[in-house]
Amino acid sequence: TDDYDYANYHTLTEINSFMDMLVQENPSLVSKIEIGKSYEGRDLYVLKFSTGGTKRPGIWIDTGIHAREWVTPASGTWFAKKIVTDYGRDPTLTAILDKIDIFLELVTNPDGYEYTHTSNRMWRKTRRINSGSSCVGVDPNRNWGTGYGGAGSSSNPCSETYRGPSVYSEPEVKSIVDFTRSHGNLKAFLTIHSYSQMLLYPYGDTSAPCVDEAELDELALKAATALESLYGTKYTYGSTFDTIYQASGVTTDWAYDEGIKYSYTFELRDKGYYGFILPADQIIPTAQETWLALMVIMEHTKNNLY
Ligand code: 0X9
Ligand code: ZN
Repeated sequence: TDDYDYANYHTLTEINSFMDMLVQENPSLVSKIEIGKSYEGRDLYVLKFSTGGTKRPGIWIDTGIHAREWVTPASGTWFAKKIVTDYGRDPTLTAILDKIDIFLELVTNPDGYEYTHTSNRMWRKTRRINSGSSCVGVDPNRNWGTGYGGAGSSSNPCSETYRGPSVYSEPEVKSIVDFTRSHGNLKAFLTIHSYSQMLLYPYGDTSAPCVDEAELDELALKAATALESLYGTKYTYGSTFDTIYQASGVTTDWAYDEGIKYSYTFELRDKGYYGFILPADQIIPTAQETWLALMVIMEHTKNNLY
């Protein structure tokens, strides 16, 4: 993976072979788990970074749940390389990985991602064929159990925020639900989107604060400060409802209600100048700055296991 082109966007096939190479080069640190299959039958892969132990606490990171948000799997690929490079060299990451396993799903919506390469660069949703409609796809960030069906999601299959026919209808979502529950010991759940430069914590479906809001807010400030320190990129942070807009059935509300306290949504660069079509020369700086925020959250998780 030394000669992988981290400064450019890649197809699903290329990302899949990146994962295989990474595992091959680092067999004692990285393994690949298939957690299910997409609607169109593609494998859903998660990279597991672990230095041993049995049933260690885990940190979940997913990228690419919205198909067009290309900078997120590109950054995730860079994170994967960063982990194998820094383990045993960077004391902070080494201390984290000696206590906690990291799970990273790079292309969480592979059908949609493939479609953005072959047909429509601006595709967001899954590729489910909706019965009774000619419109395709479900918003995988409105399909989760907490607040499912509420305001800030749509019952119209043609909407970009269509919640789907039923809760967890999307195999891309259900496979994460099943994985999370069978693991049973995830302590942080970080879902990476673009764009807006925001760090969001629960809830999205209600203005009511979550019980850990004070801690999550303070940690968001530390993470955003670390991120900004590298290139001056400004982030705003707060609850999803207050900071971006009302959204129900979203990943992090579900994760938080599963008992995973450190649940955050990232919205990476930019603030709309390029939007989803972020130029490739911003991939590495975006990944680098985001990594600093992830490290703050992961270290806090390690120091505050519950
Ligand atoms: O609307 C969304 O799904 C997210 N924004 S995006 O432009 N990436 O589509 C933000 C929703 C907040 N997400 C969570 N709290 N999980
Ligand atoms: Zn998104």
